Amino acid sequence: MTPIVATLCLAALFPLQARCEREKAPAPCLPVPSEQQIRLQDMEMYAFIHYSLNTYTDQEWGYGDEPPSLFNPSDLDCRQWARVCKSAGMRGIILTAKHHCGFCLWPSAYTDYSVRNSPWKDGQGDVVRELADACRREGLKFAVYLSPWDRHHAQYGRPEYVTYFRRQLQELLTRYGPIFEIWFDGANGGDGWYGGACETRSIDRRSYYRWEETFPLVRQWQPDIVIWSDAGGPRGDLRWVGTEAGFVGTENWSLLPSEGNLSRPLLQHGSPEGNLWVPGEVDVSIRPGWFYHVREDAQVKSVGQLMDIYYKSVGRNSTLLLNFPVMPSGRIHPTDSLRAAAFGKAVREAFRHDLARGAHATASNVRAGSRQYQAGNVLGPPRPNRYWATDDSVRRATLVLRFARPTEFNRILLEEPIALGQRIRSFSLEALVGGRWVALRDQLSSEPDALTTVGRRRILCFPTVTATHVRLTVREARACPLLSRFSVYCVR
Ligand code: FUL
Repeated sequence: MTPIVATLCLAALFPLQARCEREKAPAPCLPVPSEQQIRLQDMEMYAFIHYSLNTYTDQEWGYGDEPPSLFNPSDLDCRQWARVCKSAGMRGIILTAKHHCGFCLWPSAYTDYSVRNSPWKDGQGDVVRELADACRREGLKFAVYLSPWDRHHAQYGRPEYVTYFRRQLQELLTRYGPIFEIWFDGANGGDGWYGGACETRSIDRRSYYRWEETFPLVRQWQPDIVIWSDAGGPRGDLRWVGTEAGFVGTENWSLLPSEGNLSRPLLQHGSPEGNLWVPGEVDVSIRPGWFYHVREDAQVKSVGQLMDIYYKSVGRNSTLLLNFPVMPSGRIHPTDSLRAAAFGKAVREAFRHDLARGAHATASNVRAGSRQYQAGNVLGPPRPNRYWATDDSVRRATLVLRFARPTEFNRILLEEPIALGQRIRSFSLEALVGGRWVALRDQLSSEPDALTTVGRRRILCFPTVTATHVRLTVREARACPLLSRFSVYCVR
């Protein structure tokens, strides 16, 4: 190669190299979710089933002395539970394998206090097995709740009980196929039967269960699991949101600090300063109670109430864990079943027609001016690694959708590609109505002007407008903002 040719080649190469540098994918903004957490967040909604001896004693918390002979469903039908949950749009089911009373819905080898000593199927039954099988057949994932507190066990409060608890955990996590989540409830009321002692026992939540040893065992037995924990010890993979009323904060970070107490505001909102990825899970029952009570037959939540919960959980960067109690017969009540199907249908219909699909998208900044990160990436169904991105130095940017014709809408759905972290701190939305930009305020928020976080999914609800354009302004972000979805809907 002559020196002239070499120089020309270098000159041609250098700008290209510089461009490649600038087009590099945005760096993750830490912390980021694990693969397991991403899979869980993608499930969006899953069900809880509360079923135990409480179902037969009309209680919420059994004392631990209720006889197993009471457990005698005439018509137990796990397939019906799975169908009901599926019709509600749930992608999996978490079963109370053992609630605080200590009664086990599976024939544990380590206790007599289980279905083995109940008249149901002459003691040969296993509810955990039946539901795990039913879920598989209905294409749902399966998971378990194992109460750390046990009001039946004589050794509760002593080290021996922790060994017992781990053995039960091993049974549940190694015998029933893939388990997507384990729920370690933090409730610990103190008093109980405890093998006849009938006394109050208190434990140190942080040290008693030796969670730092138990969590690795859980992950060893079920590598794809996520751990929900409110039981003391290290942070789990998911957090309680501080209420069971069916909502999380409008500002909701999937981030928590690894140290310190979890106050209610921290549970509701997470923290942008958090060093761990711990998304919120909204747990709520379709009835006032978690277990079935005839007196609540007329208090099943309406579709309107369930939609409100959907917007305040899934629509605020959280998952929704919706509980269905099972009746003494062993089936879900027809009212709950009808409501479940109607709710599932309402969600599907609300988000069927994305009015943004035919729109044209432009942005104030596109990363390195590259097609790879263009504004139009937010349109249509999200695809892996497809998002709008700005240059690294940008923290404030606008993205405008122009509709082909004036369009009526009242919902906006936004998503960040969370594998790269949760980045947006504050944003606003406006619509061009009759040639004038008007602010879109979130009707379901107590602070309608403060649009803060987006995360896995944020849905804004506002009175219907007819507009030619809609504009998103990212006002503040933890790193250059990214957006993988901008959808627009009109819910009647
Ligand atoms: C609480 C428990 O005490 C309730 O009985 C129920 O299981 C709920 C999901 O969690 O902490």
